[in-house]
Amino acid sequence: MFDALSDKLEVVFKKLRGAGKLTEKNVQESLREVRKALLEADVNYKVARDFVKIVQEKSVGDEVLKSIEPGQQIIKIVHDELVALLGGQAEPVAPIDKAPTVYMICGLQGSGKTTLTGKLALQAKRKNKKPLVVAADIYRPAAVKQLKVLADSIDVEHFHLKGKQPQEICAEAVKYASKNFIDLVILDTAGRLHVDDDLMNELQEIKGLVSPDELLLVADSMTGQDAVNVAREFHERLDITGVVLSKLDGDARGGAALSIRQVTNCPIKLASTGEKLSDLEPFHPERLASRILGMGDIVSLVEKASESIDLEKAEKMKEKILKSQFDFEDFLEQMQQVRKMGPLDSLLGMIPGAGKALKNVKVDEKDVNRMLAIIQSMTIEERRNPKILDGSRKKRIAAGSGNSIQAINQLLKQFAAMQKMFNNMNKMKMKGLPKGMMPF
Ligand SMILES: Nc1nc2c(ncn2[C@@H]2O[C@H](COP(=O)(O)OP(=O)(O)OP(=O)(O)O)[C@@H](O)[C@H]2O)c(=O)[nH]1
Ligand SMILES: [Mg+2]
Repeated sequence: MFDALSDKLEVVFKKLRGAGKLTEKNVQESLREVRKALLEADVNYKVARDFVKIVQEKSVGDEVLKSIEPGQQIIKIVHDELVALLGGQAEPVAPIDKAPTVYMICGLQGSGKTTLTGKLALQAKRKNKKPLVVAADIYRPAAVKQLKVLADSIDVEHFHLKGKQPQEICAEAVKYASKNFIDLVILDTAGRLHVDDDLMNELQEIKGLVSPDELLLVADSMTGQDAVNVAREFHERLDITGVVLSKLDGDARGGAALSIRQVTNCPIKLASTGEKLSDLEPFHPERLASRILGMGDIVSLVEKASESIDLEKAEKMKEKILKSQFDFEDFLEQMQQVRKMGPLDSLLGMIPGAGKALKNVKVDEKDVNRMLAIIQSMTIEERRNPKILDGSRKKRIAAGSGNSIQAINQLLKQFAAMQKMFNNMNKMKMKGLPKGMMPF
């Protein structure tokens, strides 16, 4: 989402770094470019103006300009201000520590409320808490069913009272939860096309009845500045406790994400980054700022890895590499583990510097699938010892995986190159890697 902004900032920073000696004048020029980049990314104009003003004030002191690396210093100031703009510290959602804790979800139509309800329920479940999702949208005909299907897919209890008003449904749901050992009640409320009085009154009444521990507004990042205005209006009427930015995986310019905190003064607590129920992350200002400035987001990457990768298996794999025993079986397993973490493109973007370097290297999931199909068509023996692959075996694998013999030869070549690389790798360095981390 922040690619265009990242690219532009990188150009500005390159100039700053190369400038050697900096003067107030060339700092000013650079910051004008920064402001332009922010505006082009659809950042609210007041936010962009104030941002640049602060960076400028902090940049022109003697301390910075006469320092050894003034360009670097200014980049650091931009980074720190970006973190501040996004809210400084990460603010987690209220812990699930009462029986029941209540989260109320609100937002405009199609912003991602129901999806978020499912995601939060799944997270709660993974923490061994018992969630209850509540269908409080009685207006859109398929809304109740949609949430039911979602709840069933993750084996979570669903609550609805047919023919009742949303206020009563929510109040009854919380009562039901207290009696039935539910840890977390998630209220999926109705959306509207625009902020209107009926909706706000209904939400205010529900809030009054259930006193939620979190009143989360889902703001669709794809809608740009509209999302910011919506957030402001919701906050004024309802005093929300947090914003969830949804659809951060989209290709909008990112301005909403960057302005919403400053304009509403309400913390962004979660980031929704895809349609799958596992695509929900805590919002970390520091990490997003680093990502925008091309510094990568290695912390999120490691977190993702530790969630999806079996540490014990990873350690075994490392041993095998150390002993030069890494074969196609291991490769297959490794690929499947990485797959669990998400699309390769998004993972590469988190590696510092890689976003840029690999920009034109399109990771084609189809290529990966083809590679996996070939390996899956091999027998165990062949995977362990690819040397035995002669003409007739290759022909069989080609037919079995729907590929050409050339594709198989290419994979074998790549694999041999990888094995060679492993052999050459500094083994001490491998041993020093944190538990579970692989060198690739
Ligand atoms: N790419 C992407 N799609 C999302 C995300 N969150 C939700 N969606 C999609 O957006 C669409 C609307 O999501 P819903 O959760 O139904 O939205 P809602 O706010 O409940 O909508 P209403 O109930 O009609 O008001 C669905 O197609 C979701 O799959 C996200 O983070 N990324
Ligand atoms: Mg919905």
